[in-house]
Amino acid sequence: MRLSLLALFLIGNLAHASEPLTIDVHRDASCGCCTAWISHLQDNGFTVNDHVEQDMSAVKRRLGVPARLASCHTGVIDGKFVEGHVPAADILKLRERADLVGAAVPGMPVGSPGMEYGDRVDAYQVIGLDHDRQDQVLSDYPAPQR
Ligand SMILES: [Cu+2]
Repeated sequence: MRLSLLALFLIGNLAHASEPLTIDVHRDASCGCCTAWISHLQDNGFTVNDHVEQDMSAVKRRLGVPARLASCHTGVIDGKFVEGHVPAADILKLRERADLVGAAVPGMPVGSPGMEYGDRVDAYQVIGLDHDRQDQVLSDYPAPQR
């Protein structure tokens, strides 16, 4: 009896650990920083369904990404949008936030995941969008002190 309960517990834990984190990513064919961001997600345990698109502005309109939050690629997880170079940790945060319909790193700040170029690291924020279409700061990544 004791053994079988332990076995059930272990199986339950394994099932949870292997719970798939699947994200759809829409991008332009020639977007190098987009594929670098996809690698960042894969390194952090995400399964990525990669979609090469002809018209990214149409994709962003369809997914409800406001123009002020726009970047290069657009991901979708649990029906929420993930716009631009959002760190994997913030995608996990977004999944826990029932008040948010999406998250974005507007523009393409140097030093964000997939935008690593040399030593330069810009300050940036991850912005969540709530049901009233208002911005909420999800994370703040200050520039490193030199
Ligand atoms: Cu980019």
